[in-house]
Amino acid sequence: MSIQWYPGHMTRARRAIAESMPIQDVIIEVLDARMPRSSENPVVAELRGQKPCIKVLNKSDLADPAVTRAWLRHLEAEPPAAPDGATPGGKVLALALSATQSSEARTRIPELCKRLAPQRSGPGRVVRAMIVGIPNVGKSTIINVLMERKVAKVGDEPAVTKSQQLVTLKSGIVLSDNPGILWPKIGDEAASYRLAVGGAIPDTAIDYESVALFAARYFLKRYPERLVERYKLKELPATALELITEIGRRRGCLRSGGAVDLHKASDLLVHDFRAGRLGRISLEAPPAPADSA
Ligand SMILES: Nc1nc2c(ncn2[C@@H]2O[C@H](COP(=O)(O)OP(=O)(O)OP(=O)(O)O)[C@@H](O)[C@H]2O)c(=O)[nH]1
Ligand SMILES: [Mg+2]
Repeated sequence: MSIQWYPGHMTRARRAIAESMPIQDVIIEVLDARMPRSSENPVVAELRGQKPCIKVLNKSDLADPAVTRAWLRHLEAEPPAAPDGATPGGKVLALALSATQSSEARTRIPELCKRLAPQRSGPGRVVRAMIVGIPNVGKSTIINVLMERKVAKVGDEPAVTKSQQLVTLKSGIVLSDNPGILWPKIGDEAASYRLAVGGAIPDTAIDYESVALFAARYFLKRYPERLVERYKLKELPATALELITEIGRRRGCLRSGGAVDLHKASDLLVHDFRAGRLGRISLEAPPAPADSA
């Protein structure tokens, strides 16, 4: 599935991020805890170069807790590598958050910024940090938690923030919120499906039914008991298409004449996942330690 969505404001946002990069002390890359690798933007790695980075796994309330713990260990242990493979990247600290459920960001983010930029903390000094990431991961929500009030617009769709915004925290950190950015060619097919399932790409820009089939196939393999419970299935369907058809039948997603409306049933499955109604699910796990050695 190729993604045909790269709106103009993303080109501008990428330029703005590149321009303000030299003055930053710390980069806060917000990832989707349900898919930390697929939501890692190679453009961010490229622009960040040697800068230290906090990888925030946000929406962890929706992700499988054991898998999130494994990701935190994996991301911090990963040897720093720059995209060109030659120069090492800066230090990485990883943190799991749920910006809508807890205010933990308020203490943890300033603490980690200061740990990563000790030379910049102290009386009369500020740490400059920049929040970046793909669309719809919760960057602006985190800014609002940090500021203890609504300063940035948030919304449950990608591309809510359209330009850079600066805020100053009481803790002496100057922070910029940025529009979510994707990269022009998402080469990894499975990653682009995960991004679509998670809501980083507008529903209008994706082949919705094939996205739902991808999700259904994965849930059947990894979380079959959740499907049985949520949709009161008597037995587990053998294929993704059969699962979506059965969901449609059970939930009354029917066309006139009685055939199942696959688009409606697909919509239902994807939205149940996004809202956490299937329970806490991760769409990818880190490689086993032996694989990553
Ligand atoms: N369940 C859950 N939802 C979250 C969390 N953080 C943010 N959200 C929701 O995710 C949606 C997107 O949040 P935003 O803060 O607008 O995301 P953003 O990264 O700034 O998005 P863009 O500006 O479009 O790039 C909103 O509906 C938030 O309420 C979280 O930790 N858990
Ligand atoms: Mg935003």
